[in-house]
Amino acid sequence: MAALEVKVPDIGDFKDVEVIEVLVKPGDRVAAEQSLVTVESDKASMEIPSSTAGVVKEMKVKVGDKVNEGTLLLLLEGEGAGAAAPAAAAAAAPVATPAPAAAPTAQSSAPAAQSAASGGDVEIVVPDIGDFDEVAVIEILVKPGDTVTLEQSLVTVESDKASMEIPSSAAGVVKTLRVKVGDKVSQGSVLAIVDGKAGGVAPPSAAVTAGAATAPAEDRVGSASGAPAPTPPPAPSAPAPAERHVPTAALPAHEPTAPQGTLPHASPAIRKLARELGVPLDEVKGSGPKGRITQEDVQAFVKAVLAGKAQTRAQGSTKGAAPAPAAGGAMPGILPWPQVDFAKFGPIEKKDLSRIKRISGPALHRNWVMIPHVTNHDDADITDLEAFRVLTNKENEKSGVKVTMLAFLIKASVAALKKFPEFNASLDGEQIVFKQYFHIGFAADTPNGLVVPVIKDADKKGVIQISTEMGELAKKARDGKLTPGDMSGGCFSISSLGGIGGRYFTPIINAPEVAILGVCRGTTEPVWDGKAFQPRLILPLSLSWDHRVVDGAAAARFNAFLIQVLGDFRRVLL
Ligand code: CAO
Repeated sequence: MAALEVKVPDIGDFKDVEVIEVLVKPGDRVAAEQSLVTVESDKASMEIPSSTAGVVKEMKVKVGDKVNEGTLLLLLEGEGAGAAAPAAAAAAAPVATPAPAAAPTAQSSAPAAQSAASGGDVEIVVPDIGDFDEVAVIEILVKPGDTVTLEQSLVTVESDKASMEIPSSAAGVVKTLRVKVGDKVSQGSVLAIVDGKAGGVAPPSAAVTAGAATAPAEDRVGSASGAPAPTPPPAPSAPAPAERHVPTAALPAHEPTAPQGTLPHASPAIRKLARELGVPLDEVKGSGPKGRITQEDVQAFVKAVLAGKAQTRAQGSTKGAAPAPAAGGAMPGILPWPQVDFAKFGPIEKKDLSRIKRISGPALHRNWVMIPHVTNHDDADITDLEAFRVLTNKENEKSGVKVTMLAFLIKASVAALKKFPEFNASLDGEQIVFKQYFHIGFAADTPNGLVVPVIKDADKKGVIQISTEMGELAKKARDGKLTPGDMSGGCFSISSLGGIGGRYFTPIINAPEVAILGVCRGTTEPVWDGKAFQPRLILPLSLSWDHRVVDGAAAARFNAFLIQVLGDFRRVLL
């Protein structure tokens, strides 16, 4: 059977559009209407469908090629019924004429232009957008009060084959918007009412022919259309229509069709894929030409999120909080993570992060980046408390329970939290939640990484009971048997490196808590008592606190009180 030539159909005014994706390869069986390639101009991206079923014999274009109407895309071996269009079938060298593709040439509607001629209110309607019917509005680019120029894009619509911007057929001030994100529109649907008097109107003959569709991100801000607008420039006082307007409709943070100021640069097929997977495209870094997001980018994003290596803004944000850093490790103004081929410098071995590290890493990163930490270092004299601890252990030797300094620190922290309630709190937007319960987390080192089990109602428990529970929870932690319930509900955390060593460190706050106490190894030091140096057991303390909730003076007072309690534990009773 002779091969059918599949060519680029009438794609309106578009010339020299770039092939950005080839969706089939030799040997693929394609159905009629199946998309073959995606092309993109600076105004539109569209998929070119096949009007016939068959098997791809040979590709005639590749990514990066520029095509026009009539450019040969591929050779297809037809499959009989429905294979070729009648005209093509009759031809000596059959030509499979593709069905009209996304006709992205949004012709301005005559009625709109006519009403614009008289000035006053102009209904901006969806012009002839080819075969497209009931296409979804995915972006509103203007808002009431905005001054728009002729041909300035008002909304972006998207079908499963193309996305395109609909231009204004009149210059003026937007009075009312008649559509919102998610609405379905067809030719003739009213998009907006523009007050033509306020901004000048198009002459009746102004046949707007420039297509308008999704432009690559870098070209899009402020672009109306490629052609110079024949209308007078907006009044000097008018706000420049430079910035994209985020739809006013309240959309969930994860809604991938809700643009956040600039629409990500991706083909309609990729947008559809992202929507189906719930991927927020504006958080995906594009690796294609001009930063275009490819299928691989979307897949890599999903993999990274599932593996805990990346976070979506929806995952990372809390009410009133700053967004999490973008995936890919690059934050605005910050260099991307250095990519080094370590093997070039010497032998290496790669190991996967443990499950705990994969979970705790992103949480620690979020807390470090999002919380304005300050750490106050101080020393507590625990000479008498240590003597009491040793005595207690001696007395309870037979019971098998061993009391460590950490149990006393938990009890002392409860006393400090009672005295300074802003440390037993969490931020909720512009409110502070004060907790009237005292659940204290303690960092436990396990072979697989750090976990933070929580002693519940530590205010209602004695030091021996706290020690017993800590022992049980630490064992569960080491055995990897902690339940989510064992690790939730914490109000304040303590990270003790006392059994290991060190002097001071800067512990990271365990959000949504607002403070954490770091403890290092107690050492005997000479302390001046006014007459002589005395050997005293000094415990180094490092209190990190969230400066959004706590002030430096309060932190200094908290530490001073803690030191008093540790110096004379009877104060816990007060
Ligand atoms: N000063 C001096 N000695 C101390 C001390 C301190 N501040 N704290 C504990 N010790 C001593 C204990 O008395 C014990 O001594 P003996 O063996 O002679 O009785 C020894 O150090 C070991 O104590 P421990 O670590 O078993 O018990 P603990 O209650 O102090 O801590 C636990 C329990 C689970 C918190 C601890 O084992 C742990 O995992 N610590 C690491 C926490 C961590 O990794 N923090 C860092 C987080 S940031 O990455």
